[in-house]
Amino acid sequence: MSKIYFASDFHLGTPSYEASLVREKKVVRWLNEIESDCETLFLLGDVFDFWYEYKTAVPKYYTRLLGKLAQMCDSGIKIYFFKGNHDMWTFDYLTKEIGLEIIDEEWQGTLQDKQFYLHHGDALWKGEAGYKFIRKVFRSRWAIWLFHRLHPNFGIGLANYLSRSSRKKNSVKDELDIQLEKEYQYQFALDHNVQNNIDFYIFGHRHKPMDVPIGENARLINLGDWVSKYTYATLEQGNVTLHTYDT
Ligand SMILES: [Mn+2]
Repeated sequence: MSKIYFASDFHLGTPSYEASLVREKKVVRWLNEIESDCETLFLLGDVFDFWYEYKTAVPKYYTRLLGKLAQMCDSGIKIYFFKGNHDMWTFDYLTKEIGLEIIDEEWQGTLQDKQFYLHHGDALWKGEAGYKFIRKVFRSRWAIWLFHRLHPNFGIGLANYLSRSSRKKNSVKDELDIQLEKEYQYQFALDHNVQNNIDFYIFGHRHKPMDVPIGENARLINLGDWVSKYTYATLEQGNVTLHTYDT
């Protein structure tokens, strides 16, 4: 019986080259183990702590993961790669070179007869207006045009720096033990579920593994991260479960 896998927030590239390499190898070990029964893999954003691609240049990192994903795509596994707030500047390289499909915002659809709403999990809630604006600027055509004018040594360095400063801000937020009722993702799902018939909301971004009910029939799953938690979810026979990879 084939399964569908979900994971997010590997944040490869941080906190140092050496530490990231250890995690990257762990991710690849996990992928080696799951590929025999993996039908579809959803990577829900922030796979890379920073990413920027030029017309002719990409960051010279992440070779093992990129190779593994390419090999999985070649063997017929469908891979979806969501843009996170750390790796939103992915254009056509990963699609062309690896064969995965890039998702800009949400992915909504039916899997094993259940209704899914998938998103990185940032900028969902109306309370995030300031962040939504900055996000729009960063994703805009002119920001990308401007960035393309920078020399890769500078541009990729800057992307790296921006990721680090954004993470610092977020990690302060992450440390706060926010009550479930105040979680944006929870508020969003509650709201969204009034009008929509969704069985599973799956998000990343918060680095906080969650599996909580939304109304009568839906559930919200947060995938946690691979910075310190090594958590992922599977969909099997119509049910989603969270797991920890501790090998
Ligand atoms: Mn994120």
